[in-house]
Amino acid sequence: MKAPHSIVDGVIGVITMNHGKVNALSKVLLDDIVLSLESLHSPPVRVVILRAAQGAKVFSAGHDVRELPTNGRDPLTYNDPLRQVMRKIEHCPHPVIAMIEGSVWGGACELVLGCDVIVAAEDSTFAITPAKLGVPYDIHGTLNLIKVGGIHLLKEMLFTAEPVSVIRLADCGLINHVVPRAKLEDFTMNLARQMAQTSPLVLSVLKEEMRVLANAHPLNPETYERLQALRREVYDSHDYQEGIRAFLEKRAPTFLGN
Ligand code: YXS
Repeated sequence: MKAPHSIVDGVIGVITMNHGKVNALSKVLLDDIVLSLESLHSPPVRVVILRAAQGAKVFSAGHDVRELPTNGRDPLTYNDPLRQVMRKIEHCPHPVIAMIEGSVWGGACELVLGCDVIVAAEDSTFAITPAKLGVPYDIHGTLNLIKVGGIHLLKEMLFTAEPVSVIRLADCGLINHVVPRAKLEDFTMNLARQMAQTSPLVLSVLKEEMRVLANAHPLNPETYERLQALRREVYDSHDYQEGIRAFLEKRAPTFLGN
């Protein structure tokens, strides 16, 4: 498996992403995360930790660029494997803690920010990169970013696509804790143990309550269709093809704005 899981102390499920050099979020990796989350859904598990292998320099490089379609199809739809993982995390009855070591890129930022609590090693960074690759970020993902708050910081991150230190993200409330790398594992485990001692019923109800309340943003069909049309302008564009081609050819893209 690319995201095997284990159970620590009988109650803490740990999913470890271990896929290729940079944990690119390929369908294979994301499907494995779904399988692991399903295995850890029921008692005795009370908390889940999502992590990369110990010592990772890259937590995850984001979507597997090689899997982004170049045939005019929407690259990020409802059934995209990342969306399926995000729904699993949202609907997981236990807290899901992201434990971050290394750099987090593109779609992996959404994966992490969609977890319930985030603990990061102090030298970790996050970069949200659709503008660098010419990719139309998906609607749900955009809403999820807005929901975590810090809209000015998020706009800066989206508009520059540059890595931002977790220390700054924690100052802005996007990350719960920043700790030295050597203490990351112990710190995260202790946090998980504290959660595991509380009422699992109350935690699951609170989590679902917050999910429902945070999603109470009705969109009328016309607005939704307009957003889809805006995104379509991007994935039908020269810049989308150029962004992916440039990544694969390991060169800087030449964007034309159309
Ligand atoms: O040359 P080989 O075959 O060994 O492959 C290289 C890279 O091409 C490959 N690789 C990836 N393959 C598919 N999808 C990726 N996202 C991806 N990232 C990297 O992994 C091998 C090792 O990469 P290399 O040599 O660059 O390693 P490094 O240690 O020097 O640098 C690691 C990174 C992560 C800093 C660097 O690879 C990088 O900047 N990767 C791209 C990060 C990124 O922009 N990710 C966004 C992906 S698109 C996405 O998530 C959404 C669609 S969006 O952007 O809209 O949010």
